[in-house]
Amino acid sequence: MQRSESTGKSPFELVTGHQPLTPNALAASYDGNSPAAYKTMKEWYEQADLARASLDKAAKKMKKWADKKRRHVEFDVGDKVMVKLLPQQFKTFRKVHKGLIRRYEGPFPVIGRVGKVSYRVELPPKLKIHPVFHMLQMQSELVFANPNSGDLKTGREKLVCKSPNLSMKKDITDLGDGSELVYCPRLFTEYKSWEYFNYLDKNISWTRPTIRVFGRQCLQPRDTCYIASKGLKDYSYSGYTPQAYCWDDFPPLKEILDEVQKAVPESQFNSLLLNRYKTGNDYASWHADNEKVYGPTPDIASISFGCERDFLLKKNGKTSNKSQVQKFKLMKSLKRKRGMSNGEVPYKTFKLKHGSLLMMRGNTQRDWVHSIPKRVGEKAAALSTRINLTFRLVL
Ligand SMILES: O=C(O)CCC(=O)C(=O)O
Ligand SMILES: [Mn+2]
Repeated sequence: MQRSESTGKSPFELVTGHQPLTPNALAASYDGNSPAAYKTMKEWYEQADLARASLDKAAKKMKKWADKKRRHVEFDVGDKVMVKLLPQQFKTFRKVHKGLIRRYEGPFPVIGRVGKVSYRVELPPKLKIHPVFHMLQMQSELVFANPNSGDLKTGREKLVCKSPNLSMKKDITDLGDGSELVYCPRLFTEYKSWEYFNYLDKNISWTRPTIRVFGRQCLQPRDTCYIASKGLKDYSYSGYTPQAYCWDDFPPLKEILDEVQKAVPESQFNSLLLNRYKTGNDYASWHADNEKVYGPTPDIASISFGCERDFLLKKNGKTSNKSQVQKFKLMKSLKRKRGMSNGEVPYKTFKLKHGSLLMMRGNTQRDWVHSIPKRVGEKAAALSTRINLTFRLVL
């Protein structure tokens, strides 16, 4: 008989002290002399085993799917949260038609933790209900305000990441010939990333400058802002010299820079170019960050917040000074790795996640070009904003 997970016993066993003698239990101990009876019992026994194995498999499958949406969430005292109210609770708060009842109400500050999974919330006095909520009934104010992120399907938040840099996942991609990419999908927690996104979106002095592309003046297809440490040479690209703001003008940028430095202590940065892609129609065309001020092998750290966009890289096709034999070997191994036919250009695509860090290193700016393409289709074009920060070192 099936045993309960909490008691480790079946109801029958709890009452009688032993498991019932069922036909399949007899099979193991059957010592009569009828082969047919033995065979029948053995078959029962095997059927039960098979059923147990199938149940185990189904339970594992269910857990796998449930875990996909499961996240560890925590709130701190002082965090503002939205809470889910029952319709009758909502009615005591606001007199509205039942069709207009909101799914979440708030934001209300968290005033304490109750056990492992519940929080006490400071509710307005006219809301006469018990102020303790299970975390499944809560959502952070920030996540609630930014429901468009692909990352936020479960809608809850504050991923616990006490020391992000120790547990940080890093994917290293060797592009060959001294070019390298390092990708950390989660440098910042989802919560912190939305805090930064909201701050940057509202406070940065964004401009959309006119730049020169192939001899023509055109509006840059994204907003931008430039930050530089004092005393650096002017920086220009595509005939445009941006005004340099100070780090102190936007203090959270220093915090972000500190986290980037902790994640990649071997690199140094003294300037930052910010980009804001307001919709999927904004883009960055193919280019390399190979301006002379950065030297021949710049390390560039790129942080993304908000809407997820594609980041593409392709070989720039220029000849470098290595021997033809080396180049032939490199192309051959690249083609083998990517299953490409002759004449195709090596390509790399990354989905730059909310709160991620992408490092471009070594010869990447010499041998490769990168871009953020437009999102195609009406819906894609209407996608929400992405903010990108590229930290650089002006020599
Ligand atoms: O938005 C991005 O991820 C890339 C921006 C970029 O390439 C640049 O600012 O040079
Ligand atoms: Mn670039």
